[in-house]
Amino acid sequence: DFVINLLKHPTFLSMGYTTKFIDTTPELFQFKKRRDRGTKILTYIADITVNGHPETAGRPKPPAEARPPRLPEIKGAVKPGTRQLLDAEGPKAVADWMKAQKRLLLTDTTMRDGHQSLLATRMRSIDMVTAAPVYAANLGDLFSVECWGGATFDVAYRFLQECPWQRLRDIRAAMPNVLTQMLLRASNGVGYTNYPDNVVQFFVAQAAKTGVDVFRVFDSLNWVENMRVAMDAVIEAEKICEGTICYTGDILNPDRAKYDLKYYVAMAKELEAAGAHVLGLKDMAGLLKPAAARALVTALKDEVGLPIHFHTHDTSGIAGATVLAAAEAGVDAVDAAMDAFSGGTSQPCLGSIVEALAHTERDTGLDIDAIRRMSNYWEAVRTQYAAFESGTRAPASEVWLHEMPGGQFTNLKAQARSLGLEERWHAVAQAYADANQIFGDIVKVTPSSKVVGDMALMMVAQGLSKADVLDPDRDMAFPDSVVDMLKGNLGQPPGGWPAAIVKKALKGEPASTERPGLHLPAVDLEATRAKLSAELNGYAVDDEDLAGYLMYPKVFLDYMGRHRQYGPVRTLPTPVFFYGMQSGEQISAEIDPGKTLEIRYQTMSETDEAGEVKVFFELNGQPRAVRVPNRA
Ligand code: BTN
Ligand code: 3PY
Ligand code: ZN
Repeated sequence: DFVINLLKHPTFLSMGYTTKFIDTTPELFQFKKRRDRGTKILTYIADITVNGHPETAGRPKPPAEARPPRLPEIKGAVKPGTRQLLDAEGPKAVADWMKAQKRLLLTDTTMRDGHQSLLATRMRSIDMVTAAPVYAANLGDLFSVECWGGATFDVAYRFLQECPWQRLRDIRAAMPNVLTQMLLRASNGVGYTNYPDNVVQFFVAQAAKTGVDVFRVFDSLNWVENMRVAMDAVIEAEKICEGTICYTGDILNPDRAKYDLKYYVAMAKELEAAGAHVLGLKDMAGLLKPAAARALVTALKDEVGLPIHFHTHDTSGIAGATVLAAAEAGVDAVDAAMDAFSGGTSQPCLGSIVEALAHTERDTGLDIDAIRRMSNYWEAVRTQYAAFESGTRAPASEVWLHEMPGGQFTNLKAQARSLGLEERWHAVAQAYADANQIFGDIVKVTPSSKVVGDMALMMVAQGLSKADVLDPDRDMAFPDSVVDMLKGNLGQPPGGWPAAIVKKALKGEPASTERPGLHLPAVDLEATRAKLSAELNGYAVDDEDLAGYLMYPKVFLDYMGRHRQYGPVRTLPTPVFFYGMQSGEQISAEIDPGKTLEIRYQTMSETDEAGEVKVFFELNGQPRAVRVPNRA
């Protein structure tokens, strides 16, 4: 009867498709010279073809013989899934349903943490939106698809020249039966700093409206006090609030008693009391060992009434064992990445978890053939992003020394490279562990992990030991992010910040132990909208734009400026976006539903006296030429 109700549910029946206002209303931007979207896209392709993309310069290229991603066949009609349960009966019913399942439920993280942890978050929307209908048809038994939040939000605007909200809306429309999931850094939103309460509330309400069903809410210091505003906003929106514990330390090790079993059980109870529907257990660095998972999950199941959703990273190479131990101990749901996006700093392998549990009590019931075919698509997609591969070749037990989150590992390595410290990576790893101890042994996850990383790089660059840093008689300048954190601007860790390092780093400036949001004045949303609109020549700023601007003002404005110049480049195939076109090549770009540009690149001129190159195309059969500067 549940299924029959769902089949008739209006949300399920409607497959609405909407395109962003800025794309369909080009006259919003008043220019000296107005250009159509076709010309804008041709200008982008011409620029990349002549000059290359700044982000792929000097990086490995996909092999010339790489096969293009091909979608698996649709196996049948889209059946109602977890999404219909949420819409029809609400978040509490989903939680009860989770607990009633014998099978292990699975979340596919490929579209968020998978590429965030393997490809520097660079996967483009088109590769996800293309896959979404196949998920709906062939993988409708997934618990959820994590596809939004974390670092994907700013990277979309900043590096991919696309709107993260449009991504969410398009995935939601193409995959109407599976819950969409996001990662939310509580009062840090999808940013690196605490935002005023009303900004967090506005952001969550908009994310719920545009299409997020499950909000995994965590605080980078495990401070529940600092999670309530975000959690309440999710509950208010009637979406699933996954109140989340970040796991650090080692509950098996008596020397790491700060984060023992009692600590985690107490935090879980706080989250339950705060109204969480689901308890998230987020092992962002992949530190939870199999025996510890057995003990922790067993204790949490005994002491808390919520279903438990486990997330880990395979940096060490044994995360699969941890997932199986958690499954044996009764965990309700786990995260995994499609095979081609799994392992290493990403999640453990989805297909292998399904195989390992087949014909057991916790059999996932997922279609392994559908998973293999989907992964085959993802394998070809991943090849196109060769420029963003980290080159990590093997599992590393060193993760238990440094405790770096999977999503930070490759970033910090790149930061170290840019400072000329790549050769000294193992020293950076040790300094990261030392910096953690200097701060009193804290949870390290965005944004606190960034601060520990900044401190570690400074220590290695300046040859400072932990004793040097702690020496009260040795004066030094600390990174801004460290000073900010020790002032209390990210909140409080368990037991507070160590007084000696606060005194030394703050040099007499005051610190606060109160929740940062308590003192941040509310933003006047309508005044901000009006100001932004004026800055954009009267462009009608919608709630999504405003929420993006409030998170990242400069990043958003830069994105808008480039959008006005290059148009909806999100519709270009990934190889064209990163490498431009080959002479004679032809592609299509669907700039609106049903409106497709057929683009054929012919040739380019020599560079003229003005330093410009004329690039010749055919656009829907008509010859077109655009001029771009030769910056090479
Ligand atoms: C950035 O670097 O700000 C994001 C990448 C997009 C930059 C565009 S790509 C085409 C043109 N060529 C450049 O070198 N920059 C712009
Ligand atoms: C993020 O906040 O982006 C993370 O992935 C934390 O693990
Ligand atoms: Zn993660």
